[in-house]
Amino acid sequence: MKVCILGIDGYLGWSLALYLKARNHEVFGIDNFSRRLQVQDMGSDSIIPIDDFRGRSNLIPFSEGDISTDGTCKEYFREAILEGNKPDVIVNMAQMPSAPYSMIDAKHAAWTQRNNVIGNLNVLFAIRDLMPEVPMLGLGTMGEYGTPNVDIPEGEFELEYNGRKTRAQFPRQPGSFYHASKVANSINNEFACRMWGLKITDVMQGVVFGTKIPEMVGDPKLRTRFDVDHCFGTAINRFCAQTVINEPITPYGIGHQQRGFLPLEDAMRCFTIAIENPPIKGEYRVFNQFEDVYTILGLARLVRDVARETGVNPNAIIRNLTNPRKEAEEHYYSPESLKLRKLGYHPSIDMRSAISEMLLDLSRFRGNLEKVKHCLVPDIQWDGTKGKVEFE
Ligand code: USQ
Repeated sequence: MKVCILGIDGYLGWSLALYLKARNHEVFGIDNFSRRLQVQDMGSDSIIPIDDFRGRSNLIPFSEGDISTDGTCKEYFREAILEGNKPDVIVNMAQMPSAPYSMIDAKHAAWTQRNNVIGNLNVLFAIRDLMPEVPMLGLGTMGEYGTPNVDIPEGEFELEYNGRKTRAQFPRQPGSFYHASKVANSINNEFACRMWGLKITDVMQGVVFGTKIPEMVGDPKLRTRFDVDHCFGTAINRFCAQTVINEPITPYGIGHQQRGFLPLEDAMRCFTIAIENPPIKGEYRVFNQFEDVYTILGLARLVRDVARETGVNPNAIIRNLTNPRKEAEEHYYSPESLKLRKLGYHPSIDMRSAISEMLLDLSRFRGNLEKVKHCLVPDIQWDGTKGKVEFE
């Protein structure tokens, strides 16, 4: 298949490009390089060095461009079609993925929502006008649902009120302006399927972790980025990085928050299953994409124990930080995740060995980690308070 990846330069986009290429799909894409710049703005950089645009585009054809600016998206697809490169599927990963970044101030919240929502809208209109039969894979997030303290179904559920029944998408309770941008995309995607007969899969993805997939081994140019700063780094990735340089592992608050997690390679498997099994005309499909649910404190303890056992850090410690976010720290969490498994996804993971592999990989970049040590403790707080948060 010809797969067009919007946001091909990111942690997931680049990994997916290599994963699909290795499976004989023809891959191409576009990126505005905002992630590289925004991480640098945080005073950080990818801990694992990555190739530049020129190097990457020699391997997988992609161009520089911003699909959220007027006209660029449609122009990009128009040209692709003229050049005989009409995609068989479009994957929209051209999204700013950080909750903290979206909470810095009004400017960053607006940038996030413009980039994510307008960018996605432009893709919907380009598909409607140029290639309505081409399916789209959208990148949603499990964080759209929040932590509602009831079971979370996968997609529609039956709603009964005052004796009348209907079917509806499960209610959303986003936890940041970033997560809210994803809710807007889900609403727009469902609407586009209903109005125009588009074919869309929205993947509600959990927190992805990992340093690599097998397709990257052997050539440093193939590596994907790896961020650990308090803005673009995410839970397990940050915990492994912290302990490698003997910094404390930092669960926020009491750490009993529960989230769905999945390793990078499993995320690639799931996307590929979704791509190779497209929805039918007019179908809006939701997949809850994660491997298992863990508490943040449980993961922090696991990283600490594996770091001690493997000798990567015999003195690994955990220190809870005052939670910079406003989120439930103790809650019921039971999201459904059956559809990908029905299509053939088998979770591959042994968490202990995945963490051990990450710790060893990151040990090789200890010098880079030391350089960004000052970016580990958060200074973006959900209530607008300025300054770094304190250890508890
Ligand atoms: N957390 C800590 N300590 C840290 C970092 C995070 O306790 O050092 C906690 C957060 O408070 C939160 C949980 O870990 O309760 C997850 O935070 P995160 O930063 O790992 O992930 P999140 O902000 O939720 O966002 C990430 C990706 C986003 C994706 C989302 C999936 O950045 O793009 O949509 O994971 S999900 O979490 O399921 O919404």
